[in-house]
Amino acid sequence: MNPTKDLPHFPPLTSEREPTYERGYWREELTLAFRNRGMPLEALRYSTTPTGLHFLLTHFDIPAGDVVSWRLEVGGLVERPLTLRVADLEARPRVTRRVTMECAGNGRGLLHPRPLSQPWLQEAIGTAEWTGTPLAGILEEASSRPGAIDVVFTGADAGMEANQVQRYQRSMKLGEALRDDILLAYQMNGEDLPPQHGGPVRLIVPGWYGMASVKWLVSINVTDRPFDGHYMVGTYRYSKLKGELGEPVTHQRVRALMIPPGIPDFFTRTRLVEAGLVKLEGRAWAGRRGVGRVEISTDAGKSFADARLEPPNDPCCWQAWSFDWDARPGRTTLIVRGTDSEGEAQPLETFWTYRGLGNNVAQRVEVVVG
Ligand SMILES: Nc1nc2c(c(=O)[nH]1)N[C@H]1C(S)=C(S)[C@@H](COP(=O)(O)O)O[C@H]1N2
Ligand SMILES: [Mo]
Repeated sequence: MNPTKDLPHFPPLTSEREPTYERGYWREELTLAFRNRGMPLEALRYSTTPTGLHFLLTHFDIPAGDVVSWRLEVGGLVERPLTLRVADLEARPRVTRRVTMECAGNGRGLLHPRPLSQPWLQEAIGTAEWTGTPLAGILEEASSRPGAIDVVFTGADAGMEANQVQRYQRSMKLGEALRDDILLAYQMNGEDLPPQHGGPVRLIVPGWYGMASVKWLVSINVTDRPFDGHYMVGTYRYSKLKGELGEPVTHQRVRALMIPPGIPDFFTRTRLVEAGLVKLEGRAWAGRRGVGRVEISTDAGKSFADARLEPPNDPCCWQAWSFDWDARPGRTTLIVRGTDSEGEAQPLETFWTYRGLGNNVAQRVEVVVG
């Protein structure tokens, strides 16, 4: 089975993207930003993000597909290749998990120089209840043959990237793919998985950055060598230079975000807050590690104090935090910074990589207290 064999051949259209030192955003970045919208940060108030407010990231076009004709092929180095319909998945053990998903490119738009891609600031997040069947059950039924080490997941969408027409494909080590928390999901927030979020069927990999959760899943291929497709080696790497391979991007890094307090100035989004006691609230997450601590600065980083942190409701799901602030008239910058359960804290300066991945710099919110 070769899910890329039907792809057309085209000469390269654009040269490799280079980081830019320019301050202004490019028209191409705006085009991507309209297609791939973020979660408005006031939606941090919902413990489960309403489907229409969850962030979206789609590299190419949303492919056509319907529940009735959809087929998922499971093959490669297995004893029993499978062809599964959505109804076959629905007939299997059913699990619902609340999972916080975040794009690995979240924070890219804050970098200098700025890698040219989807220019997220800090809103590439969302938490949904995903319902599906555990991937492990399917892999066990197909039964990998000796020598199997990697599992390649292919989406139905295709387009040109890195000067080549390709499908969106990601792989996981067989041992990782057998974890019992990974789902083949066919529902989001209790309804059929909508087209933009990967319907009819997608992968959900809790605790990993979003790129691992392949949407519009049409094939699962077990192999005896590490898969080296573009989305494994050409990007989703913490490389500092073009051409440097870098460490793979895998698990989510810790991040805390605040519901912007008060009301906004329309254009600058500076917050207008009345003096007195202000309850600052938000959510924090750190993938499988969980959050150890959330700290707030109300004086632009001169001092920090601990926020109250709620325990997690589900593994790999954000945790609520709150902080009472005695707001005095004037202008200030609020900062929120999370630390994971192993002591790894969000940096106060941006984390730069060539592709703009994993920049979990602490959030800053400009506030005028009146
Ligand atoms: N087939 C396919 N799967 C995909 C993608 C894609 O472009 N094509 N984008 C990935 C990335 S980078 C992210 S962050 C998540 C976003 O999922 P969402 O749009 O449901 O929020 O999907 C992942 N799965
Ligand atoms: Mo992403």
